[in-house]
Amino acid sequence: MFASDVRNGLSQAGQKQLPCQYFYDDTGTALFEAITVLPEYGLTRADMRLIQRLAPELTGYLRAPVAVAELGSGSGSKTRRILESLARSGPVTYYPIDLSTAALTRCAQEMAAVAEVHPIAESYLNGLRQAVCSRGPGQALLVLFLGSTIGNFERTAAQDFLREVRACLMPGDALLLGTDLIKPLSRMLPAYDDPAGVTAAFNRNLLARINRELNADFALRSFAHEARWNHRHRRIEMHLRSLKAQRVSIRGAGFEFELRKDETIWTESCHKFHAGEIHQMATAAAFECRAQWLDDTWPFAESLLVGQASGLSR
Ligand code: AVJ
Repeated sequence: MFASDVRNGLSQAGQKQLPCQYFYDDTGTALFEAITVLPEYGLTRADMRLIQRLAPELTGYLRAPVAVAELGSGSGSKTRRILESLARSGPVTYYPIDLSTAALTRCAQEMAAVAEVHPIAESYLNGLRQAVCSRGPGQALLVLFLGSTIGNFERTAAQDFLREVRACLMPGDALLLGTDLIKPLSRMLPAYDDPAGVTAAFNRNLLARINRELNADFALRSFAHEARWNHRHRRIEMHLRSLKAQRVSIRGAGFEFELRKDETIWTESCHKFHAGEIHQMATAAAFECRAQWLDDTWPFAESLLVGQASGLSR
């Protein structure tokens, strides 16, 4: 729940924190879409280029007929490319899984021409379990987890998540996983701190959302956007730095708290990967990394993990 998550994250004694899933209200979603077209943010274009390249090859790895479940509702041409390719070998069922019903509705409209769409308004794993139950007999399942969303998880949580996904699947089912790769800091930092200030606006909008929905009084101009590289954890961290000592009241969550000058609220982690690391994560989750596509302009990997018959390592 929004109010209790905000309260928990901001009443911590040490590093204050807010969960990044709350970035995506209508304003946040629009700001993220603007980020994806920034010249400094090559991630989404790399993802798109790779999908275009791999989509025609996918049928070679899966038995038909195919059902596709996407963690997060796909929008735009990425998912459509995949569905179109698969539809050439037979009818495709598509289960977009997202908590946002608005995003699901948009997605269902966009994909209706290429697949039979069954939107699932659930969390990723509950939604995936539901999709697994509704798939037809003999249908192979392809799970899509694109855009390096997995980078938002702590590394141990990402590994556990892959295991949970695998536990939902049958041998021969597959997961197409998009991951942003480690690259020079001179490219990673501007991608999360663009000169036009779009990412700063995206970050501050989290406070604006708390003001709007929880009747809080964050003074948005008293917070600076900050993107840091955490070397030990190989991730970009986004923070909001308090420019002065201040007191904030969040009436809708029934609490107040104080920030020191230069104290930060940690709002997101974006883990970056080595291409080889994906193979290890796959193996540890009883998947085999059957194919990997890499972009050379913006280091990014698309990995096709296929469920192995062997027992799970849990
Ligand atoms: C949607 C999680 C992949 O980590 O690059 C973009 C989110 N945050 N700019 C990312 C994001 C700031 C994005 N993911």
